[in-house]
Amino acid sequence: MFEPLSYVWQYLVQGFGLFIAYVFAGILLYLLLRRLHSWKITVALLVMFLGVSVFFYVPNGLPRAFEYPFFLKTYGPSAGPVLPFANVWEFLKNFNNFERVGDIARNPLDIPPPIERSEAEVVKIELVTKEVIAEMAPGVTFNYWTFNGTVPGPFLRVKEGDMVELTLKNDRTSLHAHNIDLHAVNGPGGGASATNVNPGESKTFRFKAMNPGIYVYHCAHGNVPSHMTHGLYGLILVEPKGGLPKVDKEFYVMQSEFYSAGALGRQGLQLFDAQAMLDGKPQYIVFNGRTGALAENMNAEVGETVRIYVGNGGVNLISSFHVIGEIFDRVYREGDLVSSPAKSVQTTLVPAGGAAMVEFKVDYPGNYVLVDHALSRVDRGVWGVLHVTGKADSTVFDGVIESGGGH
Ligand SMILES: [Cu+2]
Repeated sequence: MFEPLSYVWQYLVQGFGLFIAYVFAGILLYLLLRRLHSWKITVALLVMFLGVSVFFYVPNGLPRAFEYPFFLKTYGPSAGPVLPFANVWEFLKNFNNFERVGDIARNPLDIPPPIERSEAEVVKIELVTKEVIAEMAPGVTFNYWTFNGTVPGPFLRVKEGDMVELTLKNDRTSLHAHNIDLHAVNGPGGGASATNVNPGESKTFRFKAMNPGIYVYHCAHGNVPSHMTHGLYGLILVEPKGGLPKVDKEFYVMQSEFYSAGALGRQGLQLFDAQAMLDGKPQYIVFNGRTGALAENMNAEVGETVRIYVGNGGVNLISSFHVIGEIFDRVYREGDLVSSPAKSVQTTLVPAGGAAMVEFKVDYPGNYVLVDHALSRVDRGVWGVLHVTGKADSTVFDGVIESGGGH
């Protein structure tokens, strides 16, 4: 019961608290003035109060509807990102139908193996959009919208030349319609216009994977950034015809932003804040859906070659992806798997709605921290750890390792 309460509290108090307080202040002022003063003075003072009110509301204009945020007007091609009270009511009515997901994070090891075949094939993929409740941080819950119940969605892997037959199903517990736009597609909307699915519906379309690369896919329905900042994105790898160079370890990492009305760390179910999204001020910036998602599950041995597929769901920030204590031997910039990779790179940019593929050999045991090197973001959650075990080679690194200091 605590969760819906915190949600309604945020909706009413943060959305309309000031407005409600203002109205009541006006009534109180009127009552007080009537007792203490004549009609003339009451009217004069009320006009002054009204003048101050007008001054306060002039920059915002008048609210148009009972919605959150109260004053947000937008000019996008589709419906705005605001939360009308009707939607909040619908959400609360259906609250108990949403699946509660124990761990929203997609495991970074959850990647299909390299494709061995050389012939192109028809590859059938089914994805399910599902709206769920899960924890962003201990005690902080979000209404996530997902592909297959995790953030990011599944890592899809096909080969250049394959015909991909993609079926998108929208779970019947969803409250919103969804679709899928894959950046690996050459065709209208990247598939979005062929996959609009209402709750309970399912649609299929085909596309030829013509360009090798590592691509973002995401929902592009309605107010697209709202759908994306609820968790609807993932990566699809189109392997080049000759395959990718062999590596020892592959990891799937995706950065993204979450916009809550509650401040960073505020407990309870969080209300989506469209104003913060338009301002580009996320409360949470994370790898793989929640804070701490990559703290324990990335391991490698000294001497192994590590490949990380790094995606960025955005919707506002560009990631300055960096691994503390490592140098990327190769960076396939912006997910380009056709050109030769850049070499010996410290930090690489991953644009919103883009991806990169980085590779490096791990030379020395220890903890290597993955960050967005716009480092204040680390405190909002965007970090992970690659744990490297094995023999220490003093010709590579020699020193007494203390805890802390970049870890
Ligand atoms: Cu959607």
